[in-house]
Amino acid sequence: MTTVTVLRIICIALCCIFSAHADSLEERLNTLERIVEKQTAMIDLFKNENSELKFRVEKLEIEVVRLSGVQERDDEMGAMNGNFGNNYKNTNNRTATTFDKVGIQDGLKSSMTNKSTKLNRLAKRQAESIAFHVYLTGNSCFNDQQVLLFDGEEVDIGSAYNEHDGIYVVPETGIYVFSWSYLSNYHEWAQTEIVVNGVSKGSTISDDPTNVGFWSPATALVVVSVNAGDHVFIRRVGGRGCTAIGKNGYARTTFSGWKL
Ligand SMILES: [Ca+2]
Repeated sequence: MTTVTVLRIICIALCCIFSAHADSLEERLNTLERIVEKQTAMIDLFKNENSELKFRVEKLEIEVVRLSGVQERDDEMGAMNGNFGNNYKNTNNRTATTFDKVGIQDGLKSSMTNKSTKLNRLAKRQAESIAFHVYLTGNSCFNDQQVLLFDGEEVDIGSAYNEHDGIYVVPETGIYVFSWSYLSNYHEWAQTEIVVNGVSKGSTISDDPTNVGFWSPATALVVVSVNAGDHVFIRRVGGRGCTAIGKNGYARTTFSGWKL
């Protein structure tokens, strides 16, 4: 075998080796391209499903805010949370296989759980609304500077009004609306004021200036910022006579409040 022949054989062998190596690289590149395409499709799927879930959660949150009425609200919220759980379960089942592949199922589950907790807190807060409405069950005599005692309780959510001393003890810090109506007797008049933590925040006068005898009820309303534990009450400032009308068939002396 001549030297030239040997060189030819070596060249042919090298060409075969390089060709095989090139084929292997091309095959690997093709495999990588297929993997990237699959992952891109998977990411698009996740984006679409995430948008759908966000939309559902926003709808539920809007529905929660819309609901009113304590007991009815609780029932409806319970159903909503149930639906929410079913939606989550169905969605989760539908997408479980895909999510398991990339390990983001736990993250999504955590996010959905947080949303559910948020809804429960909102429902609980709405069910615990603070409000009261008290009134005089009959005519009562109050002297100047005396705190009015409203002996009838229509509503006292939060158990903050004491009918024995007439003082409303603010149960939670926040912005409150307070309103009271006072009706003095015929030919009498009375100025009353609302006192919040020792400071007068508003007053009004029920006055019958005639000799005929008219009912002249007075109503006032204030919006105040108060802290838990503050004392709020209605006090007679002064006037003529002492009778506050509790029941005459036309009007009534009352005291109300609620937290915004
Ligand atoms: Ca009470």
